[in-house]
Amino acid sequence: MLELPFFDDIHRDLVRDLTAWCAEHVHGDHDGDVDTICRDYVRRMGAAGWLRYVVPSEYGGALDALDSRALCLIRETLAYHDGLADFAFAMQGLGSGAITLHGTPEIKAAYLPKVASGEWIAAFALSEPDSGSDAAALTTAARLDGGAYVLDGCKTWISNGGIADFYTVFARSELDIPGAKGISAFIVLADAPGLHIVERIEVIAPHPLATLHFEGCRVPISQRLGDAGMGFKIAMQTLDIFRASVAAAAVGMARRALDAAVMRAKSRRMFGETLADLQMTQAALADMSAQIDASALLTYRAAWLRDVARVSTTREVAIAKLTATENAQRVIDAAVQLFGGLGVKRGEIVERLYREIRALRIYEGASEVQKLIIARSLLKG
Ligand code: COS
Repeated sequence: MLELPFFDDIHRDLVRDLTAWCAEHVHGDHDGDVDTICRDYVRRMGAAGWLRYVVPSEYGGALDALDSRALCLIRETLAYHDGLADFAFAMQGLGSGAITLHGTPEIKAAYLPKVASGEWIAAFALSEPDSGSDAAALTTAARLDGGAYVLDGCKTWISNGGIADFYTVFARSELDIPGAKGISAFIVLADAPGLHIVERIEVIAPHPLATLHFEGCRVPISQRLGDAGMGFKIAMQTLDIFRASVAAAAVGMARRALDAAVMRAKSRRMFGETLADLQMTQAALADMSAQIDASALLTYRAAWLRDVARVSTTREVAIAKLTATENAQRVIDAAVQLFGGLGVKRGEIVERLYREIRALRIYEGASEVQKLIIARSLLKG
């Protein structure tokens, strides 16, 4: 954690306590399947109180409202220790964020306390096989039929797919309105008839990930979030909060790689001295450190602007996510290089980080999408 004026005492205490908890409870060297590991993390983080930061205090949360700095600091700390712990925490927030922002009091009371306690696992279902970056092109249909919407279509790349208890699903309710304005957001229980997990997806840093099919899946109107047609904005507002926390996770992974590289450089002997004595090594370490601090400053600027200045942060969040994830990839790659052959050996910390960081440049809006958002805000202004 950088000592910055962006933080209050609650943030400093949070990092101190979470760091101590991680030292005891979070280790990256897992045996076993990712479903069990992630379920276990959600349960333990719920019991320890960390998931209370993803919901407001009225519904079992720790703070009055979602606090972007707290979310970012928690993700930075968890990602430093283990990408799967970070994943399990982040998805509780992303999967329930739209409920916090737009749920009725009844929906909030039904879902958020269970998210905060770790009793229920949440997921966010926006992407489809033919609409990833172009989210407004989604085609999953939500036809109104009596007191319910009937969902038909396919969602893919859904994190927590297969282990979630409920999904925040974005579907086209206004079938005659193309693009962003025809979309609505729904809460769908995992055991709803007509919702099927049709494929589990394996990726280079494994986590629960699946393709979902909706076939005549009935969802009561009361499970819609916000007004009909508001779904795209709800998705973007949720992503504005959680993309900043992706940047924070990247900072945590990069910090871990730098710490590992420094230790390695000081202990590895070559050419009659240590790796750290070579100026080429020193230059690499200096670049890594500068990139991490730049990323952290941009991340916590975005978080502070949302929490304290209470201004729109779409552009600042995009700058933070773009910079922090791209920088972290470079930092971790440099750490692998400093480790030499060991850097690509299965089980080494930098090898794991190298696999873990890659998806962050893609999910929740690829780097190219972040550039689009930044450029649009410049040109609009
Ligand atoms: N907050 C609130 N509203 C927003 C918003 C935001 N951050 N971003 C866009 N909107 C609104 C716009 O104001 C517009 O509404 P009006 O027509 O009423 O003004 C509407 O949403 C459509 O916006 P826009 O025209 O910018 O939409 P585009 O289809 O051009 O797409 C991008 C915008 C590319 C930024 C969007 O599709 C995106 O973020 N794609 C990546 C999706 C993603 O992250 N997927 C990963 C899923 S989770 S792993």
